[in-house]
Amino acid sequence: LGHQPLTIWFTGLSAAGKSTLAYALESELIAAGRACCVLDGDNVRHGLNRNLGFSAEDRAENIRRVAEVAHLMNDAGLIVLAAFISPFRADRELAREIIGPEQFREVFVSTSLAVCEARDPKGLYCKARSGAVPEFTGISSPYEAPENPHLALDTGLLSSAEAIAQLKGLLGLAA
Ligand code: GGZ
Repeated sequence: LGHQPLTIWFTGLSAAGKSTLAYALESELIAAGRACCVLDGDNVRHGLNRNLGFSAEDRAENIRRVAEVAHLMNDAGLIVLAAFISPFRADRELAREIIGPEQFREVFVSTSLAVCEARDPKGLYCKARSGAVPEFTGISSPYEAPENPHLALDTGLLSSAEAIAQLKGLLGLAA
């Protein structure tokens, strides 16, 4: 594993379970005495990235800034759990380069569009179908699935405990 803490990069559709998994993993890491930090749309898009929307250009800048922050946090000794739709392969590739390929672990939260849309916790899929939310990922904006993720987790099929066990394995922690 080396000495430098990792960044676990969660990618997947809205409501796929990225942030839920990141916060559940954070709890386990804190219990194990590991310093870590969750970055997600809720804590980044309201502050650091409040000037960014959901055009392809703004998503690219969102991901670039998050990757720079993750890199700084890794350097400061924290495990980073980054949960962003990050729908474009090129943006995730840039994140990997900024963070460093040795530190970067890509986790595809592969929950199907049907399951995400059925969950619709914020009503955004419904609004996107009606046209009220433009450029919504999976509906009116593309999602490019990872071709070679370190891990793929479908929260429509896996229990939370099973998913967390796999993530701990990725971090080299005993389940
Ligand atoms: C996708 C959108 C959009 C559009 C608002 N497309 O499920 P949520 O609500 O809480 O998480 C989604 C969040 C996505 O922000 P990210 O920073 O992860 O996106 S990206 O990586 O693509 O830059 C969703 C909400 O913002 N949201 N409008 N048009 N998601």
